[in-house]
Amino acid sequence: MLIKHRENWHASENEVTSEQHYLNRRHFIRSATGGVLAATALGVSQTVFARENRTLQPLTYSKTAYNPGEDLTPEDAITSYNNFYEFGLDKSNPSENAWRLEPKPWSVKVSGMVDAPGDYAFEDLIDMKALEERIYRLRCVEGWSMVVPWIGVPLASVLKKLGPQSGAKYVAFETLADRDQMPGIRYPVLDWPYVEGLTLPEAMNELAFIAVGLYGKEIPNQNGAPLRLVVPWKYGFKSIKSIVSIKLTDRKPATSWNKSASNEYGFYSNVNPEVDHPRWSQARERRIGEFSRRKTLMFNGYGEQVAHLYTGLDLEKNF
Ligand SMILES: Nc1nc2c(c(=O)[nH]1)N[C@H]1C(S)=C(S)[C@@H](COP(=O)(O)O)O[C@H]1N2
Ligand SMILES: [Mo]
Repeated sequence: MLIKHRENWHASENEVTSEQHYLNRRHFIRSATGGVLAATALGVSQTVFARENRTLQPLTYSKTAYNPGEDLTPEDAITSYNNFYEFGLDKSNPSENAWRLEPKPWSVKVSGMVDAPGDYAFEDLIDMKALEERIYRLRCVEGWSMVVPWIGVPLASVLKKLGPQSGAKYVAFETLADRDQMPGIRYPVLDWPYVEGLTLPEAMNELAFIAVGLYGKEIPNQNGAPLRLVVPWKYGFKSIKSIVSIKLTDRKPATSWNKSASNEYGFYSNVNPEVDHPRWSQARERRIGEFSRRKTLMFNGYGEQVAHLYTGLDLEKNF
């Protein structure tokens, strides 16, 4: 119980402001010493960093029609400043520890109200010939944000293949929870496995995306290899990583952060500058790599595509 309320996650303002310092320091270390050679001199963290370097294959994909026209967050920051609690609570832990994850072979269990349930090999679920790029903003509930060039397929295209049945109203997702691959699982900071969910109309929205790549290559383990959800109009924690289960259901699925603190994290968790987190404001955010804060946009700037999903819904109650 005590650890559940540890102040430093999800997230003190302190942590949010220290992120710039963290990244600057990392950058300094890496450029001053130059890559792998540095590993011995720098000791543990650089050694671990080198160890995690699975070779990421380049992907073939079509260029995006989805681009906010903002500077991309550097690849280095996207792959070293992460939330993936299965690998530890600190931002650096996923990139240090996720080399343990084996994303190949991978299978996803598809169940519930679908015409074609079963255990799908990654290759049978994701059409690697249909990959496209999507440049999306990512807004973490902690108050920082990035702009990420994902590669993947629309979630709708995956769901259509599975054949949602007429009574299905929600899609529930689960992350792998394997103690041998994920050192964070031994700590009960969340009720493992990490679970998330969307309404079916949200899941079928054109923006909902399954990412299998990043910056032109396969997605690094720490970002959720081999496949993760990306829902850019919602707080980052909805974008569940390393998915092993997809279930269509008529019941609203439980979600990890809601189970952990239901007054702080709702099912919808749409980015909304007008609805503050009980412990901090959501009006502004710090874009990684920038110094001053910028205004957070309603639905993270994606209102045109998604606002219609919520007509008539009180977004303060349904946060
Ligand atoms: N399984 C799982 N998925 C997760 C998380 C996690 O801890 N475990 N963290 C979430 C949070 S809080 C954010 S902000 C994003 C971060 O994605 P990134 O590390 O690729 O930027 O992943 C989300 N998906
Ligand atoms: Mo987050």
